[in-house]
Amino acid sequence: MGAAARVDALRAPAAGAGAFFDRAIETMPRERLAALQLERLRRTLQHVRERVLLHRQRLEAMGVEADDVRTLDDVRALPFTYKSDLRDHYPFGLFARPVGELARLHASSGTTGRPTVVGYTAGDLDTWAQLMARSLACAGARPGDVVHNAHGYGLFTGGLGVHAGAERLGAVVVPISGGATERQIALLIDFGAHVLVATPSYALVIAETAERLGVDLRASALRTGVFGGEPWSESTRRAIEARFGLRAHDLYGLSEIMGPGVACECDEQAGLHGWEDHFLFEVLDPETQQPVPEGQAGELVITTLTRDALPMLRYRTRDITRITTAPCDCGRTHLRILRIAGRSDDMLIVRGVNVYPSQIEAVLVGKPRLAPHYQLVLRRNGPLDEVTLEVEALPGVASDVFPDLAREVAHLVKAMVGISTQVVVKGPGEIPRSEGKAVRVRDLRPKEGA
Ligand code: DLL
Repeated sequence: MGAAARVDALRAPAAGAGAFFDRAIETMPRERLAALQLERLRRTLQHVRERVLLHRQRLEAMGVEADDVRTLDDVRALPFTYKSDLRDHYPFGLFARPVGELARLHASSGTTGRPTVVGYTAGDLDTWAQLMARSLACAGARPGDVVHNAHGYGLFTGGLGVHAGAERLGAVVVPISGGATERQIALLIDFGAHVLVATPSYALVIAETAERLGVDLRASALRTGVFGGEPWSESTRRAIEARFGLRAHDLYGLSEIMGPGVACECDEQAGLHGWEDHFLFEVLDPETQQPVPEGQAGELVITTLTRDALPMLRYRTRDITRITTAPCDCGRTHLRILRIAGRSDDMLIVRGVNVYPSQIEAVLVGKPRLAPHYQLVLRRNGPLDEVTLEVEALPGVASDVFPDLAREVAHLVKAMVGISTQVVVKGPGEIPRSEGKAVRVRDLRPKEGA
């Protein structure tokens, strides 16, 4: 589609169908999408075989020949790739292009051990900008909109990834980054931002700071919001929508695969469209590594279909989710990822019950007298793990009601999540705030081998 036609499509979406960045691709019949995926999968296989030693060795060890992939199901014969592979081949060992041919490097901060480094050719950056523009349009952003991008700029893919997509869409980007929250609010109002992009937890920090300053964000020009980079719940969506007066959409991505823009919600708010022309999604039982039936929860596994610098075969994301290929009312045919419950690494097992922090969040956010911030603190008591849930009272809540409030929260968590927790109510501002991804779990248990 030419640029003029594309802008046209954005200005005049079909009734009820939302706006497309690339209508032909986004509404492609699923059989044609599958044929495109197969062709691109075969090309990717050839690319990694020729250019990435680790993949070649694994494919040879498994006896997989280039011609063995005849249907999309044959992807199951391919080896998995893990985050540890990137660490073990730090910094550039999994790259399919020499570093001098790349246009950019990003890296995860890596709380433990080496960071994971990811690379992009100019062509990869172009695809990323396109997919991020597609995602923003899918979430209701339009050419000419002012996009307030509060994701951190730097090695984190959130800032620059969203930035390039907003420019590609024809929007006006404000590269505000995270932090200096009071100034953010002033500029958000003064520049008349229509679109807010941030982590959901930082959006709540912006909202509470605005309330403290007496600024009514509902009176701002904000119309839509695109939030991601961490798990969040429907309660948080409702809280963000009410406090900003906008419609909140979920955005998913991970640096190993590309960055933000791998999947995004449309206005139906019924799951995130995963862009299948560039990625092949599987949902597997993490134990047996077999596919789970559609609609059941499992680990999301992604194969890149067009990445040049860092192609990934069956990358084990550790993100737990469900998918559906059922048609979406928006008209897009790409499958939907039904909200990421959390990472299998973040799952807590409390007396035999599996719990994700986002389930706790769903209970807490929006409750009267409580701020939408919390932390789970894990300690070891003899052979047992103990979980303390720290929550925060809103300003003005008298401290003599904290014990009652703690009992009430413990009761709700027991009723809705099924675990017994010790709840500690803290005073306003005592739970640490984050400008990017929130830290939901503080693990104070002795380290293995320490
Ligand atoms: O967080 C990319 C990104 C930036 C996505 C901004 C969306 C918005 P990483 O730092 O590599 O990349 O972290 C990726 O974050 O595997 C998930 O566990 C988690 N995550 C990202 N988006 C979501 C989401 C960026 N919408 C890891 N819901 C992923 C739940 C998410 N978890």
